[in-house]
Amino acid sequence: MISHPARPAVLATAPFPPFTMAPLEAGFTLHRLWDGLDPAVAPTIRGLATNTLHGRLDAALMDRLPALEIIANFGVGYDNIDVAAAAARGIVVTNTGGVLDEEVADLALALLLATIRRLPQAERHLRAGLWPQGAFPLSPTLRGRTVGILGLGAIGKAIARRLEGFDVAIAYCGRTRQAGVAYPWYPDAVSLAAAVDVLVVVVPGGAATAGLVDAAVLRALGPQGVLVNIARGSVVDEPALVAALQNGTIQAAGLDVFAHEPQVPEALLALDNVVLLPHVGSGSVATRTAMGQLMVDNLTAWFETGRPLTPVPETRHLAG
Ligand code: 8YV
Repeated sequence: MISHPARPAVLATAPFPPFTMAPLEAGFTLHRLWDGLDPAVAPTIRGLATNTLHGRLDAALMDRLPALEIIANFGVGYDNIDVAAAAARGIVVTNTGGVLDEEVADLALALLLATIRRLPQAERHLRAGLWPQGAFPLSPTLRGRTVGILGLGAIGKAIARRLEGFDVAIAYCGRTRQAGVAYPWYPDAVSLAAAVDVLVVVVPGGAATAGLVDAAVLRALGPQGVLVNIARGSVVDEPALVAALQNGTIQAAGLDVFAHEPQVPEALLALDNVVLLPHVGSGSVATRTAMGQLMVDNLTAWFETGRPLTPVPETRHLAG
């Protein structure tokens, strides 16, 4: 029988920023999956520190870690984790919801305005020395638009709060109409898209939402329509989006996420009616520091009290 060291053994699946590696190293006996998993170490691992964007945490890895109790995710989205497999093994899963919502909502508004007012294109015009030869062409406008929020969770609500200050109409789509929410509700993505001319995608990734924004949704959004995706690339049918942008089915798109990150299709790079960001929604020093701290705090709380701070709903019943 292998005895557990005084500090719980935690396996990090991918490198984290130094400000997160430091508390992981200080609080736990830290092992690094990218250095290889020593068969003698595997049975001692009680916690996993994992990153939304690096690799899939599947049943096969869980099976190699028989003492695993908790998977702590650095990120609010946990479509990288086979949560059903974790729950079936009695492994609690935590995420970092709450500490990044406002940051991501800020980014969504920035991307929306940058896309509609064509700010990166305007800056490229200036930097290329083209201004003396002529003013940058006039852009479309946010004025008079209705913005549809696909997924009115904590981040969707933070986006809606900001949009109220921009004096635009707001509508939303979710599984159910939410009590206490006055915005018009639509039961599916096509009917929401048909009712709005901006669609902001905020639903979680994973099998349930894969390809949700497809050719039919983009057709319903229409030729003045603008798509903003700050959720997951998997939610949008990327080839259908490229076609819709190429042939004017929709007007423009602002994308922070892609189907196969960090690869971005050449066809998107070639388009002028898109603004493309390298998945920076939560990417400020302050917010990434808070996310790392919450991941570490979840591990610590679990090992010390059996009550993690932010378990995901599917494993909440395991969380003390
Ligand atoms: C990433 C994210 O976790 O929280 C999420 O779901 O997509 C991001 O915040 C972050 O980029 C770290 O990889």
